[in-house]
Amino acid sequence: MKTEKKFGTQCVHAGEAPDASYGAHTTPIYQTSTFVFDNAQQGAARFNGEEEGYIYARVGPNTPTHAAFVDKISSLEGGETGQTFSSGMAAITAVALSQLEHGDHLLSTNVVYGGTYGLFSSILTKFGIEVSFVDTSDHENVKRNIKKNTKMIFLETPANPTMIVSDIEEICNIGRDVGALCVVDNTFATPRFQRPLQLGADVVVHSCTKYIGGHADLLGGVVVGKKEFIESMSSIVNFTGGTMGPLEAWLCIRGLKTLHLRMERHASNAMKVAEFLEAHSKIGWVRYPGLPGHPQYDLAKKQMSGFSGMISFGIKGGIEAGQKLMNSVELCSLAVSLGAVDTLIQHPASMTHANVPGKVRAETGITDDLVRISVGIEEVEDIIADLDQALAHL
Ligand code: LCS
Repeated sequence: MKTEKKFGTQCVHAGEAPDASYGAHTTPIYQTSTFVFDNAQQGAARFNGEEEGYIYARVGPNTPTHAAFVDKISSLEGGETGQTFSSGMAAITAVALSQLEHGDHLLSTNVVYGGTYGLFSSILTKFGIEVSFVDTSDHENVKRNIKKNTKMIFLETPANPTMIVSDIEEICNIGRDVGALCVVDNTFATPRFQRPLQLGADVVVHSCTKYIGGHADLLGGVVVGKKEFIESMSSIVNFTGGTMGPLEAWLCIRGLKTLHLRMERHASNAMKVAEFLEAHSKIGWVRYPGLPGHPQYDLAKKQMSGFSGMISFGIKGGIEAGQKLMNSVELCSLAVSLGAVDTLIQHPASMTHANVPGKVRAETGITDDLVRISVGIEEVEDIIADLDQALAHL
C-alpha cells in the first residue's frame, strides 16, 4: 500500500501483511542473525544480487521485520524505499560517507543537533571533506556559499535547538541547479507535518529514537529516498555495520501505528505551552514555529502542516534561572532526547550542544539562557501547571 490512503490510515496499515509462515496478524520480530539458504547456488545468487532475499541481518534488507518498517516509513515519507540504522547518527554518518569523498564540499544548516555538528566538523573534515555551516533560514545564504565542489546540502528544519526553519523547496532548487544532493533531517517535524521529498529533497533522515519510536525506549535511525540512492549506500551499510536490531525495527513499526495521533496531541499541547510561556512575566522569549512571532512563521506555515512538539525559550535571569526551573519541575523529566510521550526539558548549551564551541553557539543563537522543552502527550493543563509551579521558584 503506497500513498493513495490518507496519512493516518497509512500509519496503521502501510507495510503490514499477514505473516507468510503462520498468518500472524502483526509483523513478527525476526530475532535472527542469519538466514538459511535452500542450497549453495541460492546463497551465491543472493550474494551476487541475482536473487533478492535475506542473507545476514547486517546486510540490507536485514530481516522481514526491518523490511516491514522500511515499507511503512517510506510510505509515510512518500519515498521509494529506505535503510534502517542503529541510531540517527549512524544513519547520517552512512549518508555522508556513502556520498562524499576527499575534496568534496558539504553545506550544512549552522544549527544542527550537537552530534551532527561533531560528525561534520571533526570527523568528515579529517577525511578531507570541506564543511560550511550556513544560516540556511535565508536561502540566499545557501546560494552565496555554494562552491564548485558542493556535493551535498544538509538541512535540519526545524533546527535543534533554536527552531529556525529553512525553505526546503527553494534550497533544493538551488541544490539541483548545481548537482548537489539535498538531505533533510525530518526528526523534529516527522512526515505528519513535513514531507521533504515532496518539496524536492532527495533524501530524508530520521532519528527514530524520537517521534517515530515515540516512547523513549529505543535507539534507531532511518534513511528514505529513491531505490537507486538506497542501493548506493549498500557498501557503507554492509561494511560499517551500524545495524538496527530486529526488536527496535518492530518497536518502530508499533510506534508509527500511532504517529498521527501522537503528533497531533504533541502539536496542540505545544501550541498551548508556547502561548503560556510567551505570556509569563519570567520568560524573556519563546521560539515555536506555530507562534506568529517566530522569525520564519510564514515559511513554517507554508511547508509544514503542523508545528510539532518542540519549543525553545529563554528565562529572564539567564542560565541560573533556567537551571532553577529545570531542577524544580516535577511532572516533566530533566532529560535529553525528545519526541517521547512524556515531557522532557533540558539545557542545550551544557547538554545536547555542549560539544559545539561556545563562540559558535553564541553566533548561532544557542544561547546560555536557552531551555528546550519536548512537549509530551499528557493532559496539557498538567504540563502547564508543572511549569507554572517551577517558575514560581525563580
Ligand atoms: N537528528 C536530530 C535532529 C536529533 O535531534 C538527533 C538526536 C539526531 C539526529 C541523532 O539521533 P540519535 O543518534 O540520538 O538517534 N538528538 C538528541 C537530542 O536533542 N537530545 O538527545 C539526542
